[in-house]
Amino acid sequence: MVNKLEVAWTLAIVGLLAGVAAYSTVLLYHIDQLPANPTEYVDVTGHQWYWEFCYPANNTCFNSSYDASSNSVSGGALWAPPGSVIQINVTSVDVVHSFNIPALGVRIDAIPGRVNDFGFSVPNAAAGTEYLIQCTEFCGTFHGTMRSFLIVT
Ligand SMILES: [Cu+2]
Repeated sequence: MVNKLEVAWTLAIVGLLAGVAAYSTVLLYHIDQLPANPTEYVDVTGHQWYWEFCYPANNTCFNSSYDASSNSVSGGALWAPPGSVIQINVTSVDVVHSFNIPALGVRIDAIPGRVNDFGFSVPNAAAGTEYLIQCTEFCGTFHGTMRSFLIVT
C-alpha cells in the first residue's frame, strides 16, 4: 500500500527536478545568444601555436606571440575597452584549438572551416589589466604556450 507521504515526496522531487531542467534550458539558450549591439567585433584565429586577432573595424590583424619566461605577449593581444561588449568570431587554420579566458568564463572551440561566434562582457577594470587567454584543446607540441592576454585599454 502506498503511503500518502511517499506520493508527496516523490511529487515534490519531480517538481524540483522539472524546475531545475526548465531553468537550465532557458539559461543554455541565453548563453548561446549573441549580443545585440557589441562594442567591437574581433576575428580570432587559432594557429599552431599562437592566436591571431583581427579587428575588422580597423582592418588590422596581429599575431600574438607568447613568451613563457616573462609571461608576456608581443606582436598583439585582444584589446578591449573596460565595460565593453565583445563579439568574437573564432576559427582555426590548422587543427582544433579552444579559445579560453578562464577568469571571464569564456570558452569556445576554434575549428578549421567553421566560425564559432561568442559574445561576452569585459569587466570594468583599470586600463592595463590583463586576463589570461589559454588554448584548452591539446593541439600539438607547444599547446602549453599557446597563450595570450585580453588587455583592458
Ligand atoms: Cu591550440
